[in-house]
Amino acid sequence: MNARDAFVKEFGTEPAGLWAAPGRVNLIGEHTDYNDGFVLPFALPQRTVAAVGPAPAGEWTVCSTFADEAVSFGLTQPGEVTGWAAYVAGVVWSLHENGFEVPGARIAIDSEVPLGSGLSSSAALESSVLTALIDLGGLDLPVERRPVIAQRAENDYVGAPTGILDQSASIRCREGHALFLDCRSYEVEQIPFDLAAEGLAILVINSNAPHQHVDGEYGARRKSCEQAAAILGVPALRDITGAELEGALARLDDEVMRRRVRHIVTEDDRVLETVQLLKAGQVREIGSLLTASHASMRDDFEITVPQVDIAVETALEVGAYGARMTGGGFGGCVLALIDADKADVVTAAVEQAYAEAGFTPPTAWTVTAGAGAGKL
Ligand code: GAF
Repeated sequence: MNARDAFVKEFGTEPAGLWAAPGRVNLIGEHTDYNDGFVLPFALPQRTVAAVGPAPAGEWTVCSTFADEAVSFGLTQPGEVTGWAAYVAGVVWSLHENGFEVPGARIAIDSEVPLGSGLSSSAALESSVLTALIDLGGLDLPVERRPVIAQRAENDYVGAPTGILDQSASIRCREGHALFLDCRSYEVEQIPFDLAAEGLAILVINSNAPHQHVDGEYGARRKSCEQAAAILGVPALRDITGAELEGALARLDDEVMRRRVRHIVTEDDRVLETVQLLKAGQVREIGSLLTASHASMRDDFEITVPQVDIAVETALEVGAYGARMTGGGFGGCVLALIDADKADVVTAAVEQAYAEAGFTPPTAWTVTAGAGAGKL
């Protein structure tokens, strides 16, 4: 069943429209967002679709193709709506908190974005609903302000201490482009990212590894970075340049904290280098930066798991130009930059490596850079 059919089944009428928002792959720039740094995501072709129609003021009902029961609520406070519907109630709450008159709505959700795989299914849900409510209510909310509204739903309503990467990607990405985002100023540059023209592809490999301790570990990484910035006397780790890194590390007593800082500072530089290479048309050359990013996440930020490490190693062994885990970590997906005609070879090699290690089989597919949120 799709979102439109779910809407008709639940509410007995046609929706006013369909709004979609994509999941994302972060090409490079991991955990840099909450350090005011740089990220370079692109939108997945896979999207979350919200079929939406009007309801009386102050009333919202949401159903989906993946949950049995519809959920109805009025204006709520954080914690009152839980489960997947909290992301929807959170968007309503966040808009209201920011002074907007949120239109009542009936909403039916369907999602192609794999859940819990580090591909931003929650941001896709928030962004599809946000975009629909803005259009339905005729709200004056420029696109550059929208990610913060959705992020606040996630941070303050759902309670996940995430940065601005995922919502920015879902809302601001453009088809055929990667989004170079400065997470301090929110300025963006659309970087052409047409791999097919180069005979290349990005293969996404879902490790299907169970996510464990994700929230606590994510929060711990964030806290460590913020403590390091305070010790170093800078607003955020973004303010330490690559040239200043060694001096900064020498001022930190804690070895774990030193590793966390080294990841963030070197990762910001890798994003900037990746952007320069893409702009120069040297796409294959970004491969070594992707792989270096993975090593940094594995050894310094310590957010990888054996399944993603093996996927990266195997993809490189069979000819990928570069490979890295994408997203928050502790499972999730790997991306590999490969020759377009090598997708089957790389997939088979990773499947075999997983079978030999006794892991749950991976799922792999090639992706292109899709469009950001909008009305269908
Ligand atoms: C998750 C978070 F939601 C993002 O804000 C970002 O920190 C990412 O992990 C890591 O780069 O997706």
